[in-house]
Amino acid sequence: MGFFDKIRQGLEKTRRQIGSAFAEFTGGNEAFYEELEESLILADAGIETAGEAVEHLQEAVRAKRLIGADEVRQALADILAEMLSVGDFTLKLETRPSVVLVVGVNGVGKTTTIGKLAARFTGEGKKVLLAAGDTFRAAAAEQLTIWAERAGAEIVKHGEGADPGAVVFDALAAAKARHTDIAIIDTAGRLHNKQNLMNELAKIRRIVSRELPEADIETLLVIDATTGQNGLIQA
Ligand SMILES: Nc1nc2c(ncn2[C@@H]2O[C@H](COP(=O)(O)OP(=O)(O)OP(=O)(O)O)[C@@H](O)[C@H]2O)c(=O)[nH]1
Ligand SMILES: [Mg+2]
Repeated sequence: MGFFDKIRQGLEKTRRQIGSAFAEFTGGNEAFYEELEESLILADAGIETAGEAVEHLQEAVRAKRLIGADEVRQALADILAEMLSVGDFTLKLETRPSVVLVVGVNGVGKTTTIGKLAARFTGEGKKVLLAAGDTFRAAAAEQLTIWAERAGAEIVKHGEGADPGAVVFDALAAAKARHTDIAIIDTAGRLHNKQNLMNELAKIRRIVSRELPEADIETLLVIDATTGQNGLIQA
């Protein structure tokens, strides 16, 4: 099965669920909107977003006097598409150094993504330095070292169990001293409900802004395509 077929299949349940709300569409009564909102929440749209989308839909139905289920379905699709467009996705990394902070839950591919980014940046002729901010998982720094070698990037690392804040501090000092273009910071995987790990992330972010107040800083959240709402809280 091809990649897009898999995605299509994965989304089939959500589509059916939302579709079934429309099957009972009879002029947009209160029950219809309630069921639609529930379907959107079940599809992990988020309570606030679901509420907002349904509210917009009610307004659109009233304003444009929509009556057919197909028309209303299209109106909802337009509203959701509009809510999804958040502007410019390109990374702004113009200062020297600039910083990319990579975060996400355990095992989603943060370190692999850093390897790919590093290779792309060095390929563009940029000087790249990786910071082994994951001092928690066994062999995380070794894994990052291999990626650094492959990409032709430098690396700053401490021993296992070291303070990630200290690693980041040293890495940024090195980046400044060596005229690095882009410093990429690896972090340990975490769920947003692990407060101590989240505080650690906040600390890393503070160190970066304190040490490089003028720098472009991009935070990249690596997520599995099936993660859902957990991703938002981390970002
Ligand atoms: N299928 C697939 N596998 C991937 C992708 N990116 C990474 N992986 C694999 O997922 C596993 C975990 O990748 P890592 O890059 O170590 O993930 P991580 O987020 O750094 O993990 P932790 O540091 O343990 O939190 C590895 O076996 C990777 O080869 C991807 O895009 N697709
Ligand atoms: Mg990792």
